[in-house]
Amino acid sequence: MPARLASAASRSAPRYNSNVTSAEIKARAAELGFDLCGIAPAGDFRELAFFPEWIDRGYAGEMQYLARSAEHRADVRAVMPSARSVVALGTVYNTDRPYSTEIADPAAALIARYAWGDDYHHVIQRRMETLVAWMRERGGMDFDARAYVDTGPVQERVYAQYAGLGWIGKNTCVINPEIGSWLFLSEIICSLPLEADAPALDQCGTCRLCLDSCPTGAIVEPYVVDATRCLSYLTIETRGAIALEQRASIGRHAYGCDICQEVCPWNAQPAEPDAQTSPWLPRTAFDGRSIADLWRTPDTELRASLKNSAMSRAGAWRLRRNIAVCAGATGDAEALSALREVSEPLCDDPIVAEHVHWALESNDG
Ligand code: B12
Ligand code: SF4
Ligand code: SF4
Repeated sequence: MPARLASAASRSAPRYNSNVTSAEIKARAAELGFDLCGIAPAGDFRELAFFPEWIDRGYAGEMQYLARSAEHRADVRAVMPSARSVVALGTVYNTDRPYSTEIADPAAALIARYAWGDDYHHVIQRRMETLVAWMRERGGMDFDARAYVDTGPVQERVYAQYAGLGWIGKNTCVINPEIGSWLFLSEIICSLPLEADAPALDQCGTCRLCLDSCPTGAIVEPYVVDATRCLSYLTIETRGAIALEQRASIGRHAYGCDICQEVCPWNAQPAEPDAQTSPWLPRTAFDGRSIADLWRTPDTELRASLKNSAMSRAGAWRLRRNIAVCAGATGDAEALSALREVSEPLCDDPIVAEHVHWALESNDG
């Protein structure tokens, strides 16, 4: 184990009667299906200090919950005062489907790969609950823990980096040198004084492929994404109408965007979970569909396919709004005739109808 961690351990003698070690937790995490597990000390790291500046620059847009929880995000000990360690976990969600940058068809509806399969919040939360219960049995009387997967006021990437899972790349995603960045992050903040891992080292070097490939220039400088320009924010987080001047930039992106990870050399030969058992394989309704096909899918079928998927949060309504934008932004003739022909209840929603109107009008003549 790294010297830095050994000295940290000798500075403060464990307060807890803990019978579980970092190595044992990692072994149990692997049994439960986690691909990566590392330990960071609970603390405030240099990178966390950037968060308030990011909020002040207005980069969070409508995501007001981020500003509201800024104090907690500055240090996990504000989330759980007894926190001594953060068990950071990584789960690969990649599949064998081609990258969006490899799909030449201008009429294809692009959906970010994290959203294709089952809802990762549910799948991973269940795995973490099993791990926490196992730790609790061994953790002693004072054991305390909180487990989050994109569900708590925690800067997950920073703790993952300090737990050695991977470094925060210039595209701001955590990249593991062996398996790439198609990873869900989650963490168990716990009261155990566990032996920590060494932080991961930045291996971006002089590369800037992600910055140069982002279609909207959302990576405004290395390691900084202005969410309000990111296609992931525009298609997933925007609750009402999408700003007129940003619609054309959405192109074929019906839900989320993967470009800054697809171009990353560390994802050239990424890990893939077992194709037989993976919960992240695309559901039929979203597998290789065109913009026109998606629009022609009845509301009831769209809703059924979204159930328990990572896209359920945005719902069928936001998906229809986005598909209308894709039809307008690409000008695809088949998608535009689908907009004219299909009359499902959700198409009559005033915001969806306005996006349909925009799509047809901007391709008129
Ligand atoms: C809000 C949010 C978004 C926003 C903003 C993204 C962003 N880059 O800030 C939007 C909606 C755009 C988004 C998009 C996506 N997201 Co998101 N998102 C989050 C969320 C909830 C908070 C992130 C956040 O706090 N952002 C604010 C910035 C300031 O923090 P940060 O991104 O962590 O960046 C740190 C570094 O950049 C760091 N830093 C490091 N070194 C340096 C050096 C310098 C010089 C500077 C200035 C800064 C700096 O400073 C920041 C820490 O303060 C997290 C979950 C969580 N609780 O952490 C998921 C999370 C980051 N998202 C995730 C995913 C999968 C995505 C998408 C890939 C989904 C998609 N395909 O559409 C895209 C990726 C886009 C991208 N390039 O980031 C995963 C990332 C997994 C990974 N391998 O990194 C997370 C961790 C969710 C999860 N539990 O798995 N997301
Ligand atoms: S997800 Fe897409 S739009 Fe967002 S920063 Fe990456 S390349 Fe740019
Ligand atoms: S594309 Fe290059 S600069 Fe961007 S995250 Fe990957 S290695 Fe780093």
